[in-house]
Amino acid sequence: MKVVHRIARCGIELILLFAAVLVNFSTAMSEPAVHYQEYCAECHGKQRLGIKGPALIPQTLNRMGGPKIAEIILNGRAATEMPAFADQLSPEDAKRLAAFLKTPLVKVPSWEQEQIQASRTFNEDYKIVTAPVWASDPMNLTLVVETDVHHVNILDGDTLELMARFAAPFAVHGAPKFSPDGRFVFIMSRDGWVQKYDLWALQEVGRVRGGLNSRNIALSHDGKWIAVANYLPNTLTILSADDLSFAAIHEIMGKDKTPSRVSAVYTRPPSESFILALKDVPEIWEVFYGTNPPFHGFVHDYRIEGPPEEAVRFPKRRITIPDILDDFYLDETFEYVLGASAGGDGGAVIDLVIGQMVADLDLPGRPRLGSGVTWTHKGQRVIATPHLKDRAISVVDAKTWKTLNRIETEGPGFFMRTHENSPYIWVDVFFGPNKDVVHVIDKQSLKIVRTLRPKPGATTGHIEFTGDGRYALVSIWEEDGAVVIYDANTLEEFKRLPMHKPLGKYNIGNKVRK
Ligand code: DHE
Repeated sequence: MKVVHRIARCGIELILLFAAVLVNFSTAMSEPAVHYQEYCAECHGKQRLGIKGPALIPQTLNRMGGPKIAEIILNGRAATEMPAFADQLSPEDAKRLAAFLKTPLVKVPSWEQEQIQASRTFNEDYKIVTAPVWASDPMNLTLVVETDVHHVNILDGDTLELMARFAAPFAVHGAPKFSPDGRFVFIMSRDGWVQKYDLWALQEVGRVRGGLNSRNIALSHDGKWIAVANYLPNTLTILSADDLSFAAIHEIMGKDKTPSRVSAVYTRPPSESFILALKDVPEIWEVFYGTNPPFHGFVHDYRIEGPPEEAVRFPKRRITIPDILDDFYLDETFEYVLGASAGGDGGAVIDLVIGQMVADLDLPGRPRLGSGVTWTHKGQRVIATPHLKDRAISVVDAKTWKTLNRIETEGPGFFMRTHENSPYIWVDVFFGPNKDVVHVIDKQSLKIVRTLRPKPGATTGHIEFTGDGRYALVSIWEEDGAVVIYDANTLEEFKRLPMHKPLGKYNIGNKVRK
């Protein structure tokens, strides 16, 4: 009887197992997943992590502007290799496929030494030159990123004319980093690719994938190491700037082992280190790349973790802070981090020498400290920041950390810039009905002296100066956009260069001197 009972139970279990397999099978092979493998995987990868097309994961797609994803699936994407699938997929199929692409990956694959090293590709036609193949001032070129078409324009700093143009990886984000001699530029994409381009030869050298979804990169002050701040996986990758080879990887997790993304990484030259803020735990890390990291008294809370060879070569220091920082500004002395609280209101000043928070910042309305600028106001250094959720610029005393002034603007801004030779700071109004506005503010009176509207109704933002500070370049971030060049003293338009969605602009001299 017992045996019969056991056989019956086994039978039921088998049926249940079979049913479970069927359910799993149908989930795994849901219609959009099948469509994905059939039509997308060849270019975007079986795991949606990108091959020659970009990664199709929420972390990338959520930041992608322009047309809706279903529309792109059906009609293709202009100026890219993305074809139209309207003949294969119905609008309903495309909608379901778009929804599938926005679901997070069930498992984030590892992206470590082996994969990073294997991702390196080099331009076989690259020829080393001994001097620039052009005649202008090598430290005065300006790079302009055209976001939607994934190209970079090189402007001759002397003539302010377009000199060359090259293809960048998909969805470039953050400021490119220049080698100290201005010869090489390193450009990062949100998919974690780091491109090395030789500006003297006007040729790409190669590229490597340092992460699967990345925030930004930092280059060591001696131009030897690149740090890649990643969201996916939770790592900081260190690469050799010379041949883009893998050097080290730091797994990012808090003291209590909570894994974390990296908000951003910047270089701290005096201590030969990278400073990074963690996005999911209240900690700042300092990763030393120099050969003589400061293992002495005042650096407390110092621990060496990770694989031994990496801990010795790139040891890290943790600073525990009261609040998670979303975005930060490393001051010009490289001693203080001014961080915006992840909650959106206020912030904190962290003294990197003593390794602790020393002041609160009274900055409501999501300060965008990563865009901060500094100058001397009435004999005192000040730092100003726009706010992502406030129609104002805040000016903070760089000694007392008190907010000295709030300058009302026509809307929340994203980018601001000044130059040591300019009496003004420039800030955009990137959001809201006045997104076409750029304010010019006098550094001493802290008053808006001019409100520019280079193309009424068009999103206008990001400002850069020429190396000598004589001209200010402003982007009209539209398909039929332009870089509008102003005389930085008279504030009159000098000329405009038509471009396709130009945004970030980077003058080599300004960036290397910074
Ligand atoms: Fe950026 C720089 C973070 C959204 C265009 N952005 C940076 C940097 C960080 C950052 C940490 C500094 C990089 C450096 O200097 O190495 N950006 C963030 C965000 O957290 C945020 C708000 C949301 C997100 O999920 O990424 C964000 N950024 C955007 C955009 O939506 C923008 C406008 C369009 C885009 O390309 O995604 C954008 N970010 C830029 C640009 C810079 C930048 C052009 C370089 C500014 C500079 O002058 O240095």
